Amino acid sequence: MSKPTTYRFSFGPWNISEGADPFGPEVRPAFPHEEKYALYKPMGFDGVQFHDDDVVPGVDDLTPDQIAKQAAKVKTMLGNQGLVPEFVAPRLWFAPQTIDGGYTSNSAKGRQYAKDRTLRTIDIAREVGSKAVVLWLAREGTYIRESKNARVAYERIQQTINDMLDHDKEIEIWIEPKPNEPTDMAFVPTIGHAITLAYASRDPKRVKGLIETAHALLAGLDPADEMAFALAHDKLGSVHLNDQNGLKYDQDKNFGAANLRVAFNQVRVLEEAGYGSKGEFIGLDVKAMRTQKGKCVTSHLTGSREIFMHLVDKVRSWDKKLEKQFVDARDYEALELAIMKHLMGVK
Ligand code: XUL
Ligand code: MN
Repeated sequence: MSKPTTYRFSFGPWNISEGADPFGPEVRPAFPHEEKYALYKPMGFDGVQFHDDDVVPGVDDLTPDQIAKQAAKVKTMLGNQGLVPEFVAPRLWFAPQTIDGGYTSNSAKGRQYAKDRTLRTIDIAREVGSKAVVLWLAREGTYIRESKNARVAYERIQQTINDMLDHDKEIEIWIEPKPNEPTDMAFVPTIGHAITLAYASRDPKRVKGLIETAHALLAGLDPADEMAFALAHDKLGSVHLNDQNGLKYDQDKNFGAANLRVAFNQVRVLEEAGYGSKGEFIGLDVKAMRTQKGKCVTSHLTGSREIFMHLVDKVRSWDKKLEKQFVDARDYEALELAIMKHLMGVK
């Protein structure tokens, strides 16, 4: 038996939010990013996930020199707290240039903006001390399919991946698939799409996936199976564990809070593959409830981490011999009951 994995956890500063939603404003006071970094370690987290403008606010209006200085400042702040920058992701869904998408925009100027901003994100990642860029392809999709040529769109996404690989010879790209929201129909909705783009790229080893529980559920897929697929190809760069209660808006609920058994199976797949043993993080992408009071709410993060660790215990204490016995006998009814009792803690 190999040594059990000691898991490391990460989240992004956007996970400590002020509670605004499409129907109402903030309900909690803002909490500056710098102050958030001091919270990570005491909460049991070692990694910080970033968007480019979390590192460099107002990035579009700054010179390369100003960007490098600000990134170096954040690198020092992280170092002072003993934190690791896990990845940086270009925020390509906010600017007026990306109203109809970035890499797949019908406007040549819009596509150029998206490319420039993405290459700048790679520079920021390197300057802050990370070798990974996450691509959540937010607006690479359509509200009506006739508005874009999907084949051309996929070629443009593929070209962008190659441009990124050419720009920096060490950077890794982790594609985070999501089937909808904010668009109706997104390009690259599943990990299968992402991994195909990886193999078709100039340097397949440096292109991987990041699987978010809620995104897989929104695609009608099992997140544990999506993770297993990426792991089978040695292409699981990271995960965004959370939960989702059915097919509605992207909820980013606490890990395991909607479906504990689905969460158990994600932990089981990660554990059995030795995920984390090469330094991969258990990333969370969970949203605090708008109803939660306080200046800076973090209990959704510590709670999700705690649920993950309890599920690790459940995976490690699961009777594999019994499982084999039931599998060999093809008695899946008995296997199901045994799993349910194990999860409920009854003998
Ligand atoms: C959106 C989402 C993003 C990405 C990072 O649904 O999950 O926060 O994780 O850009
Ligand atoms: Mn995410």
